[in-house]
Order: sequence, then structure tokens, then C-alpha cells
Amino acid sequence: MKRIGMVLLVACQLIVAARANDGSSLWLPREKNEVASTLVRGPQGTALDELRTYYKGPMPVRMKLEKNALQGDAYRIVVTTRQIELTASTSNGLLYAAFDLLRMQQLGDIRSKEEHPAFDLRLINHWDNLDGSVERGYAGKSILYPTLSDRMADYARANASLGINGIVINNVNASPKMLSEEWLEKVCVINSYLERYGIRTYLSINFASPMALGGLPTADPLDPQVRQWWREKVDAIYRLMPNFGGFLVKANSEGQPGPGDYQRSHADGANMLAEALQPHGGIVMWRCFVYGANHKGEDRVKQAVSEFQPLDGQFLPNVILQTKNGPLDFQPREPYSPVFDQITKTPNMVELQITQEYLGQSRHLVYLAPMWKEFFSFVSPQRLRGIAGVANVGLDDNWCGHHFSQANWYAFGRLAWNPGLSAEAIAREWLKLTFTRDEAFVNPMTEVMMASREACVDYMMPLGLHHIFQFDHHYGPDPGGFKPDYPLEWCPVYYHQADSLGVGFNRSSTGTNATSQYREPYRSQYDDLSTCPENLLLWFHHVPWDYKMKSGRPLWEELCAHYDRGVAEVDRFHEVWQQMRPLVLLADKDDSRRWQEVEDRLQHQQQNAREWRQTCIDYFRSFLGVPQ
Ligand code: GCW
Repeated sequence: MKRIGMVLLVACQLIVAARANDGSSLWLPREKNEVASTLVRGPQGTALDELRTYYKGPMPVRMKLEKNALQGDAYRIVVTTRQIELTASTSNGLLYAAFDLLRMQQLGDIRSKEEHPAFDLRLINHWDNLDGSVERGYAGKSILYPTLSDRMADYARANASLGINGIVINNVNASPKMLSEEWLEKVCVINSYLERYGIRTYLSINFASPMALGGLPTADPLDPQVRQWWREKVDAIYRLMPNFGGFLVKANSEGQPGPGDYQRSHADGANMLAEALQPHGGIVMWRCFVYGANHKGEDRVKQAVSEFQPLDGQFLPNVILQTKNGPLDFQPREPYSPVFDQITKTPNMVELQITQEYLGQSRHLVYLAPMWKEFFSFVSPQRLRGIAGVANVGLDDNWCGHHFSQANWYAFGRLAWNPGLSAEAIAREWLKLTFTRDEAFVNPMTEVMMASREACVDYMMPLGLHHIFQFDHHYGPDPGGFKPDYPLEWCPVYYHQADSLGVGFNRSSTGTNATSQYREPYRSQYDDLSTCPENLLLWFHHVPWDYKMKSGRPLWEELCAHYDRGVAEVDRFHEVWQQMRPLVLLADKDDSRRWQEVEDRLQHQQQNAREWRQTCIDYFRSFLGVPQ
């Protein structure tokens, strides 16, 4: 058994940087020891550097790389009276152990433990374009393009501190240019930053690249020249980056090219790429987010199962299907996607959206962990090979636009490691690491974070309403939204179906029968109006305005009560935040900037919540049968 032991000698000279806190240090320690970096390379060297720079304890720390001691990236921390020992079987494992030790140090609670990641694949997906714009990004321009930000090492470090081990570095609406020699050289530079932190690089690819880049007349996945082109391209990528992870693909969705352009199936397309990647150990993550073209008239939320279920069993072993948590599109509340029930022979990955496209876009304080935990209460993590989160970072000083949006990045990473952690425990941890350990601050702010997602649902789209956002930017309300020249699936009126009789989308067996895609007991539960959970009622049923709800109130009044509650909650969050000011400043007198920036956004959120309530209630009130 090979053992490598190392004892750290920590010179504890503290450098305390006194400067206004702009939030750029995220949840990571701010006080450094003055040390030179080590010569050890790779994630293990990074682990050493981290400990020498940030570990402040009196006891020596020993790192042991011990083959076969633990599985994969797992690690063990043993604290004795004389030393702290970190053991892992991979150098990534040691790095995660080092970050865990530093986190425990910051939290003031260093103890022995053994940790095993729940998923092998813990990925961040960037929707960054090569021109520097970020699709659905609300925190400034891309940190990756057109020129690499000088914060790249910090970025890799922040992800590694959470156990993230892969990053897809470009938008799924992918430019073919990404695979050009010129751009692949830039990818190599990004990869060199990520490698040191044990993070693999993955690329989104444009399915028509053999035409756009290779000058071929077709991108048909069964064409020998096309297959040859991909093989050569993949070989070239691995010559540049032996550690490369693989491809993410959005095909035949929202105008992207795909195998369907040649009457071939998703399996034909995915398998062609999988064959090229297989000799190098690479994978294909093929997205199930498809709707439109092939499904004239079919309820949008049914289309992924319709399209992929018949192909289950036809994919090569290194293909993974990547599916959003809900069947529609990252709404504040959706039922889970039935793809996770229906795809049983192909490995699945879930795609979560860290960036708040539909939940206030880094202008609203909305903590997403409760929503993700809700997903895991329906879909067991054991059903999943991996987890991906759409990034919420940009060039903004604080990375995420809203200081509290950092908590979503943090929570995603923590849940990617251990989906069993509670949303509340993660919130507490993040608040302590990011602001102060003072319980007078942590307790009320944990409560605010925990209530924030339900508040957002209430002031935007309670009781199962969905997708009544303004076109294109998806920020404010537009319940009357309808454009005859747009696909119906983009129009809010298609989703709420309000009329003089009632409101909601009948997806039960008397309607589109989307309920039939669910496993029992959910199929029956959702199908029956009387057993359907009220928080999904209007997702699955068209319900009369005077339908008697569990509260005893008619639906219309219940709807209004939810809107009122959402608004009142945001008012309350703002009050709590105002009370927090002295505590934030007591912990760090240079922290007034962060306090003020959160304050400004909360005021904005209060206005927005009122606008949602007003617009939606006015609109729905206009239907017949509703008391004026
Ligand atoms: O959520 C929608 C977004 C698109 C996005 C698409 C997808 C990257 O509005 O901007 O495109 O989903 O996930 O492919």
C-alpha cells in the first residue's frame, strides 16, 4: 500500500486585510497566513497550499493519500489530541478534506468525520457565450469570455471548496466556433486553472459543427464522414487535454440542430458522440429539454417523456440523460419531471438552475435549497448518476449580483455533495461563513432564507400557476401575454387557461393526461382534484373560481390570500434586515456596503411583489363569475 505523508508547518503570521467588504471572498476565509506556495502539483498541492495559507490551528495537520482506503473522492478527518489527519484515496479527496477542515475552522467546530459524495458527477453548467454575454446571467458579463477574468483561480477554488468536480464552460446554445483550434487553445488555458482544483472541463457542442466548422454537407449522425469528423475532433481535444470530461448537448430544442434534422433519433446522435469519446473515458450528457417541432398540439410538459421513453435502452453506456427538475422550465414551483420515473435503463442526471431566471433574477432574495430539497423528496438521489447546476456568476464584484444569491451557489454545491443535508443547516452554515456566527443574526436570517422561496411562489404564481412571465426576459408578470406569431408554448395564456368558469390547466385524465406519466401514488394523487396537493392544483386541474379549498375559502379568495401573504412576507424580510444592520456592522465595521446593497434589493423586491399581486389579481378578476 502506497502512503504519502506530509506534515504542515504553519507559520502563523496573520495578514488581516482591512477593506470594505464587497462580498468577493464569498464563504471562504478572508484572513491569510503569509506563506510561499508549495511545489507539489495538482489538487494535492492545492490542498497543501490551502492549509498553509488558511489553517490557523495549533495542531499539525497530516495528509495521507492511501490507495483503496476510501472510495472515489471520499475522505476521512481524524482529530486527536496531537494532530489532525486527513486521509483520501484520490488527490481530489484530500483537497475536499482540506476545504472541509477550513470550513470547520471558520465555523468553530473541528471534529472527526468521514464524508462520501452522493454523486460522481457534480457539475456546474455555464450558459456563457463567446462574446462575453451570459444567457440568463444577472451578475454582469462572463468571467470566461472573450478574455479570461483574472479571478479564474478564485473561481475554481470556490467551486472546489464545495466539491464541484466538473464545469461545462459554454452555453448549451453552443457556437460551433468553440471547437475551432483557436478557441480550443483558450479552453486549454481555462482547463489549466480548473485542473489544479480537481475540476474537469466539459464542452457544450453544436450538433451541426461538422458542417459549420468542418465544411461537410451534412451533420447526419449515421454518415461515415460525419462520424470520422467527430472522432478526429475528440482525439484532438484529448491530445490537448488528457483530462477532458466530455460533451453536453442540446439537440433539436429551441431551434438547435440535432439528429432529428436527418430523421435520426436522439440515441443515434448521442451514440455517435459517445463512440468517439469512449476510448478516452469521456461522457455525453444529452439534454431531455425538448418541446415543439415534433409534438404538434401535445401538452408541453409531456413531450420529454414522449420523445425519450421509447429510446430508453438504446443509448451507449457513456451516455447520460440530463433533465431539468420539473417538466416545464425552472418555474418557482413545478412537480418533479416524470422523466425520472420513465427512464429506467439509461443513467439520469438532474439539471437545476442556480441562476434565478424565473425567481427574481439576482434582484430578489430567494433561497433555492428548499425547492431542490422538494425535488429530492420525490426523486431519490440514488436514481441519479450526477447533478448539474446552471451557474449564477459573472464579473460583478460579489460574483452573483445579489449577495444572497451566493447562498444558492453554495447550497447547490453542498447538496451536490450530500443531498441529505437540510436546507436549513446549509443556510445556517452559509450565513455564519459569509457574515457572522452571532446567533442573533444567524437565527432570524435563517428563518428569512427558509421562508423566501415560498414567499416568491406566493407573490408570483401560487397554487400551481406557472409561466405567466413577460416574454423573453422572464422577469415581471404578464398573465394576458399572447402573441399569435409566437409558439403557443411561450404564451402565458396557454398555461393558466383562465376563463369565466375557472383557472388552471387540466392535465388530468379528463384533460391532457400528463398525470399518466407519473408513478404511483403520484399518478392517482395528482389526477384527482380532491387529492391533488393544493400547491400544485392549477398545474394539474382547471378549477372553478368558487371551488371550496381546504381553508374553507373559495379558490378566488384563496388565490388573493396567497398573493397578500407573499407581499407581507417580503415586507417582513425587509424589516428583519433593517434590524440586522447593527449586528452586521458589529461583526465587521467595513461591511456597510454589503448591508446597503441587500437593503436596496429588498426594497426593489417589495415593489416587484406588489406589482405581481396587482397585475395578476386585476387580470384574473376580469373573468366572469368572479366577485368584483
Ligand atoms: O429556461 C430556458 C431559457 C433559455 C435556455 C433554455 C434551455 C439555454 O429561457 O434561455 O437556453 O431554457 O435550458 O435550453
